[in-house]
Amino acid sequence: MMRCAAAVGRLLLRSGIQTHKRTCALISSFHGSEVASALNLHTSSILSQVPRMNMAPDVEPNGLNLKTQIVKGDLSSLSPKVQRYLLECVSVCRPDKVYICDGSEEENTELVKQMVEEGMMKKLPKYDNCWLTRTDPADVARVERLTFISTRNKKDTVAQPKPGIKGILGNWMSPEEMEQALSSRFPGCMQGRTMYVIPYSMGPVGSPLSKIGIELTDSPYVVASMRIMTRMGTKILKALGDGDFVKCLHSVGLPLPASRPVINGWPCDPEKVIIAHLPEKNEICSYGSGYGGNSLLGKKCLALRLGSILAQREGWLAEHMLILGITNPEGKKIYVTAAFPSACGKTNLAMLIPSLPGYKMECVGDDIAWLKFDQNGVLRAINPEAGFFGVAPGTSDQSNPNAMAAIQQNTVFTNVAETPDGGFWWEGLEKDIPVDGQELTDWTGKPWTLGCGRPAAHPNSRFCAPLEQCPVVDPLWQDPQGVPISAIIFGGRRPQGVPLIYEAYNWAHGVFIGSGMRSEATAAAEHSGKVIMHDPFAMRPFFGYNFGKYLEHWLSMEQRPAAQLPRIFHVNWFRKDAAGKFIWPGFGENSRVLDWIVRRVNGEDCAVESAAGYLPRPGSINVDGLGEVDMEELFRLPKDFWQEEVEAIGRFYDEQLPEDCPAEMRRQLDQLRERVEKMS
Ligand code: TSX
Ligand code: MN
Repeated sequence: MMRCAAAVGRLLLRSGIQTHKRTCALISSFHGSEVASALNLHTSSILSQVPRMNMAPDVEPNGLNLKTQIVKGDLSSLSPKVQRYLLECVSVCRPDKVYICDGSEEENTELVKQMVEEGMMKKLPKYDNCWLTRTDPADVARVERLTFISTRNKKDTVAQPKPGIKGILGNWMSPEEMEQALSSRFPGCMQGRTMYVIPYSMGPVGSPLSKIGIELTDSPYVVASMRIMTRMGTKILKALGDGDFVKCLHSVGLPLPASRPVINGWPCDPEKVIIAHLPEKNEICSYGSGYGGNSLLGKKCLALRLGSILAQREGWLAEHMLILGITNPEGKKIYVTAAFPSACGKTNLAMLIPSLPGYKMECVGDDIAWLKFDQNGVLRAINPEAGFFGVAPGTSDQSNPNAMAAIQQNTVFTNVAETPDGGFWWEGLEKDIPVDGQELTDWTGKPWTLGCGRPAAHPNSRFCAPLEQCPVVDPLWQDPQGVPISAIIFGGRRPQGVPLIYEAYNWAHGVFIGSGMRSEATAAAEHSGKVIMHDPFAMRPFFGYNFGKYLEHWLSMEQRPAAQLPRIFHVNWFRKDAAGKFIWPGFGENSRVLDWIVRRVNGEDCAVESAAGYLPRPGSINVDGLGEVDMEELFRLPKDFWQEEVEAIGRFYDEQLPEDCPAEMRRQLDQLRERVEKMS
């Protein structure tokens, strides 16, 4: 039984609290179906039967579990396994109420109404069903340093860095330390609150590529957001049957009555945040933060971190990639995926409006791709998500008209500013929504005017909108088989030396290019200043296991019988000239780069060899109607730059993967070095 118990269940045993011990002993004595039948008898109170059966009267003064009421839904709708997980978490977190979400519109309306009454959400009356949340200013982003993966063997999770060097590819914690960390946070953390039960699917319901999670959370904001970002509700329980699911527990970490002041109606515990992944238990525990990346556990936690582990185990890929359909003027359609570090405009590319006549781009996803070879050796991708959780600032009718159209209704905004007429506003909207001379309310709730010297919206403020509201949503975006992938694009924000596009010589070279990805640092992460940071595969904050093993897994795709490997490309929209100006106009003009990719996929001989990889043959990028662009400068490969790039990648391997770097990656680096040395 110990093996089956959730981590939170086990931590009860160590909590040293008498009443907890008894509850846990009791839980442990049940098998799933017995729990179900015992509880089905009295669905209005989870533990009303249980303590009476087994607990001495002296336990009564605690009493908290006894009062837990199911205020919505029916325990009997949950499988024995889900019931057992719920029971374990209830007995640890001790919520006053349990609310089993059905995912309906009425339910959402009820929760939103409640959030408005409690002051954690307000309507944006300018639009239909749009809402604004302001967080505690101490809870505005993912917290990488507090994100841990706990496994028995450290090397399963992180590569051992060189002595004296700090590993940047993930944080490991021992199971013992983790148990300590969780047991000093979760017991009693939901007192006075409601625990919401969120059954959700990452991927189309019933797709062989999909995974089901159950998130238990005390945040109605999480419920409303998960309803947009995932497939959520009763239908998921039907699809689950009595199957296994990823256990996801989330608490904002402020039991009631609150022991600290609540800021902006946004409860949290920034001092004690932890985002814990327990792959050996198929479990995620997140405490102290309500912010999306920390609290919507299906996204980064399940779909990327645990997902990448499942993918390695099961022979597929869980990647931080957009999925884009491209139809050329002849009507031939391909799909590509693309991985970019933050601040490269990934969401903008995912909804690109092509400037090239006759082209059509359609969006399958803007953030995560799950990729698996089918029986015919075709690599197929699904988007595990059902919505966009996009960075708001910079999104405008100039950068992304499709995103702007997608967020005009049924959208939850977080930490954006509000205009006097009840609309959203952020930096980048100056042209679309002029606010000169008006008094706005900034993301903290304070009066704000243009030019006052503070940002109106938080730089990491977000919109959360249903994917199907995107005007260019792909007709196959929900196809359970996934879409066939012809090319994989890597990219980075590289002001110097890296050409607009180049193509890998082969699969292993492409994996090498992914491993060496670097980009100018971002606002969302906890790093500041303009440094070029390593972000291999755009997965640096999201690897679920040892990056050396991840590279081996990517390399192994070549060994799969009959696998039709996609071509691999690297793009850089952000090269600057000597005067510091962007050389390439970017945005819709990137369709010219995608056109070259499509033609390469179709076998066109329009490439020449270079030290970096295949470059477009001069003149082979369609520049009709483009205007003045220094194409020569855009593709120039400065020898000294590439010598330094080789050194930087070598240093990265030496420092971060001294023992775990696959020999093939070292071989690829040597080959690049040789090609660079031959340059004139
Ligand atoms: O998203 C961007 N893309 C990809 C679009 C599909 N951005 C915004 C990045 C921040 C998230 C870009 N910024 C791109 C780009 O291709 N290129 C640039 C750099 C750039 C910015 C402005 C201009 C040109 C290049 N030109 C003018 O402002 C007139
Ligand atoms: Mn992302």
